[in-house]
Amino acid sequence: MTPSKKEFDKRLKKLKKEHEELLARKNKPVTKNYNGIYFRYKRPVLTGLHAPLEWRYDLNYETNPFLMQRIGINAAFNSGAIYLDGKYLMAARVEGWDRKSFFAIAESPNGIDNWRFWNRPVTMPETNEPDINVYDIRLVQHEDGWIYGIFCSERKDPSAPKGDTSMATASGGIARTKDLKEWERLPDFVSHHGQQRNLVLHPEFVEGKYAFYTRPQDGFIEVGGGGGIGWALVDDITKADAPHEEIIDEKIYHTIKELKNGQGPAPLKTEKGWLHLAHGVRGCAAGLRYVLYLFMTELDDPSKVIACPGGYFMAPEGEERVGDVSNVLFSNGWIRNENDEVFIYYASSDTRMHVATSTIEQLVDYCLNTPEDGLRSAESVKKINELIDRNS
Ligand code: M1P
Repeated sequence: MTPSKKEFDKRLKKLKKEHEELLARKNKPVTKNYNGIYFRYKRPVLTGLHAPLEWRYDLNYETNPFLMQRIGINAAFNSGAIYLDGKYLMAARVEGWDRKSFFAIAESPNGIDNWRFWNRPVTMPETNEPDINVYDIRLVQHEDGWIYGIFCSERKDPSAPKGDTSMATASGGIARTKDLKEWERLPDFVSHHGQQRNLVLHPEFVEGKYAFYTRPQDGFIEVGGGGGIGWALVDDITKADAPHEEIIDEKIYHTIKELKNGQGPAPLKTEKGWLHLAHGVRGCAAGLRYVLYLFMTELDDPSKVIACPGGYFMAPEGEERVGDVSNVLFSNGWIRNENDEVFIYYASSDTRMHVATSTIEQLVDYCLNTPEDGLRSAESVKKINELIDRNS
C-alpha cells in the first residue's frame, strides 16, 4: 500500500536525523600501540553515506511516496585535498551505483571530523573527447596562482577488437580553478611514453617549467616495461606535452613496489627537502596489495631522491583491508596546516576515506632515519642487529 503523507514525513525526519548523526559524529585518534610516526583515527572520515540526501532521494511525496533512493552512491574514496582560507577540503572520488566516478568537494572545520559535502558535485568540463570516467584528482596550489586538478581520464580503447568491452585507455586530465567551483578544462597531458593513470603536478616551477610526476605504463592496468615514478618538464600547461620522462623512483623486485608504484599527492616542501607520499603495489595469492610509502627529494632538484625509507609507511589494517577492491590503501591528498601538522587523507580498499595525523618534523625524521630496504633477508636481519646493539 502506498504510504500516507504522514508516514512519508515521519520516515523523512528519521532519515535526516540519522544522516545528521553520521555527519556530526566525533572522531578520535587511536592511541593504543602508537608508533611515534602518525595517529590513525577510530572511524573513516568520509563514506558514500555522507553524500547529501538531496543527491540520492526524491524528497517529494507526490513523485516519490515510498521515499525510494533514486540515485545510489557506492563509495567515496581516493580524494585530493587542499587547505584553503583555514578550511580543510577534500575533492573526493565519489562513485555511484552506476560505477561512474565524479568529484565532489567536502569540507571540515578541523580536518578530522564533521566532513560535509558542498551542495552539488563538481561539474568538470570535458574536452572534445568526452571522458567515460574521471578519478583520483590531485589538488595542487601552484605558484602560478591557479589551483590545478590533475586526474585520470578513462576512455574506451578505440583499438579494442569488436566484442571487447573492457579495453580502456588512461590519460592525465588537467583542469584549473580559483575557487574549486568554476573549472577550466585544459587539454589532456600528452605523453610519449604510454598511458598515464597517475599524473601529479609539482607545486613550483622547475627551470621555469611546469614539472610533473608521471607514470608511463604500457597498458591500462599493467605498467609492463614502463612504470616507476617519472619526471617530466612541460613548457606550457595549456598544451602540456612531455617529450621526455625520466624515471626517478623505479619499481624493484621483492619490495613493496615490485609491480607498480605512483606518486600520491603533490610533495610538501620542508627545510630538508621535498616530502613525498606514494603508493606501492605487489602481487600475492590474494591479488594486488597496495601500501603507502614516503621518500624525499632534493629541494633544488625535486627529481633527485635523497631519502627512501625501506618498506611501507602505512598498510591496510583491520576493516581497512576489506572493500570493493580489498587490501588497498591509496592516497592522493594531504594537508599541511600553519602549525606544520600534516593530515594524511587515505582511502581503504576503494571504498572510504580515513585520516592519519602527524607533523612535518616527525615525517622528515621518519624519512631520514628509517633504514633503507637492503633488498635481501640477510640485510634486514643485519639492520635489526645494529638496532639491538645501539639499544644494549
Ligand atoms: O584499485 C586500486 C587502485 O587501482 C588504480 O591504481 P593504480 O593505477 O596504481 O593501479 C586506480 O584505479 C586507483 O584509483 C585504485 O584505488
